[in-house]
Amino acid sequence: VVRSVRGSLIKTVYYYDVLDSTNNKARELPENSLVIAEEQIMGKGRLGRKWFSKKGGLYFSIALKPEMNLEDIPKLTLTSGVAVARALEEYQARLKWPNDVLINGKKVCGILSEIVGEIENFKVIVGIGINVENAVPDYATNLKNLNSEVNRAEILKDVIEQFTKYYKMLLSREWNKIRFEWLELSDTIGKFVEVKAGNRTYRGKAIDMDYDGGLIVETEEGTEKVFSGDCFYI
Ligand code: BTX
Repeated sequence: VVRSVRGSLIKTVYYYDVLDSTNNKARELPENSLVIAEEQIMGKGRLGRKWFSKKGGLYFSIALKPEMNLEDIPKLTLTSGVAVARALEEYQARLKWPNDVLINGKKVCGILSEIVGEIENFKVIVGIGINVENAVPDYATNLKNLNSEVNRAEILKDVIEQFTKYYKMLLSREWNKIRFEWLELSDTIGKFVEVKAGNRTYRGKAIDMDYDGGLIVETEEGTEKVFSGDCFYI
């Protein structure tokens, strides 16, 4: 435990040099904890994928106990994306549905929300990985590419500030406002996409993100709504 922060959404910060995954560590911790590690050995993406987490990036997770219905948790992931994009506004960060933050069309941040505990008494772990000065694959980018002076502590502070603001908005039933901001920051709306959801694939133009967070795709067969899945631009 490094320190407690009074009056903030985050009550305690847990700092580590190395962890398997900050999301895994956050599961064991009380609500409103933030876990951060310099590197992760087994950084997790969605659906069992890996998140490359070499030194120089920001890898952190927030344990929360939101007063929300379970089915509204995807909105928390989308809201977290808006918060990160706002914190990275000077880099013209954009949002790719459902959970990527892009700069110049390349992935700079991924968000993984996990629900833990019983249905009536669940916690949510929101895990955020941001490429800052870590080495990244070709299809990705880091902030250092765009700003040689980038400072991880400042980025973290800005993200937490924005996260606190948007999280409070979400709990105050201001999701629709957040949704409009998501749409404003969206890289996906207007693009032709292929969305893989389970064993179904939808191809067509992404025209909207619905009130419940689903992506509306205009396909040849008609308008479809996709709740979760992997989205590719075509
Ligand atoms: P995702 O499943 O949408 O994205 C994972 C995919 O992204 C990988 O299969 C790979 O193609 C690509 N990828 C992997 N690493 C990187 C990277 N560093 N930069 C850009 N692209 C990459 C996204 O999942 C959710 C990621 C959440 C990561 C945070 S880090 C803190 C917390 N702890 C933890 O274990 N996960 C979260």
